[in-house]
Amino acid sequence: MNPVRVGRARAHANIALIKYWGKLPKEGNYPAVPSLSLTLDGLVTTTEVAPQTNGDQDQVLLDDQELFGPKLARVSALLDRCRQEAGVTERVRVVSHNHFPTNAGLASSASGFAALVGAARMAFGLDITRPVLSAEARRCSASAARSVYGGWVTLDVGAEAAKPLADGDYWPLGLLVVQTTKSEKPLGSTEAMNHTRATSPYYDSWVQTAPKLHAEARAALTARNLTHLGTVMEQSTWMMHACLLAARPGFAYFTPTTLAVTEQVRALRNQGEAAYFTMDAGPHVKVLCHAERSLALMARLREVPGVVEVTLCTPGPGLELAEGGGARW
Ligand code: 2P0
Repeated sequence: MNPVRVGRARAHANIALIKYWGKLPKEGNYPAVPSLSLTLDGLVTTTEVAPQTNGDQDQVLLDDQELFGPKLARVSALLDRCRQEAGVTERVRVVSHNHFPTNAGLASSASGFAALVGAARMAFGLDITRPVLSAEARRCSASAARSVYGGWVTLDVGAEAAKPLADGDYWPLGLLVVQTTKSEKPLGSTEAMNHTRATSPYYDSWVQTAPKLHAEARAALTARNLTHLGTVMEQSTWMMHACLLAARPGFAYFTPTTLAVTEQVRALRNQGEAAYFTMDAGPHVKVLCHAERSLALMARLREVPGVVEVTLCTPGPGLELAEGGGARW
């Protein structure tokens, strides 16, 4: 009998309010700064890992496209670790779907690697407790460690695994994902953060300041103080982007439309709305607000010229696992 079973997993993307940007200078993909995130309901990856019946290699399909080269190698590295831990050699077939645009700064690597780790460890019959899943997800992609947990999550400097801070229903907030283009991002975040660390004169100051922002954000979360949390989130965002701007050569993920959206958010704030923006390794903007104001704000953000789509997300659950064919997704 094949020792590999069918493992299935569903993971949700997360948005970092306090950004992870930079790795410790050692093996294992450990973050150099602490991050704080919110796992979201609307952005989902589903993944199935099953015994390979079609040849003697791992096969990975992402949104019906087979992966090759470095993308396949990144998945195979995780599968190899699973095989070694399980003491087996069987190859597998991975089928994964992102239910949102891939490679567009919408954190598909976070939900993608969280779901992959869950489905793979389940398929190989390994420990699937959350700290173990989160640590393995971190090795694949540090932001994925956070998607193992629902709601509010922290990933500390040099941590093996992320830790949950509060469930999604702790605070009724909305997060509006404002898409500013349909095209894929031009520079991967791993490459961009390594380039920042190697060449940006602002990097050391970022690493020194980030823990203070993280501590402030945790205090704002405890107090459910959106003004404080939003203000710190915007500072973390600009600091991360400023580091990359000052690299050699410098690089900007944001576009004129990105900046127009941030101007609209500022204008809305001047009108009394509690709305705060953040941008990740892409040109899109995410706007944090009170849940009851999200539909009204959505309409105002759609007014900005160049905006392609605005999607409402609310706090979402952590990684969900199922064995065999019984899962509903
Ligand atoms: C974050 N980002 O905290 C930050 C903010 C993008 C901007 O984590 O190299 O794909 O795989 O560990 O997790 C994106 O980087 O990087 C990211 P790796 P990852 O969400």
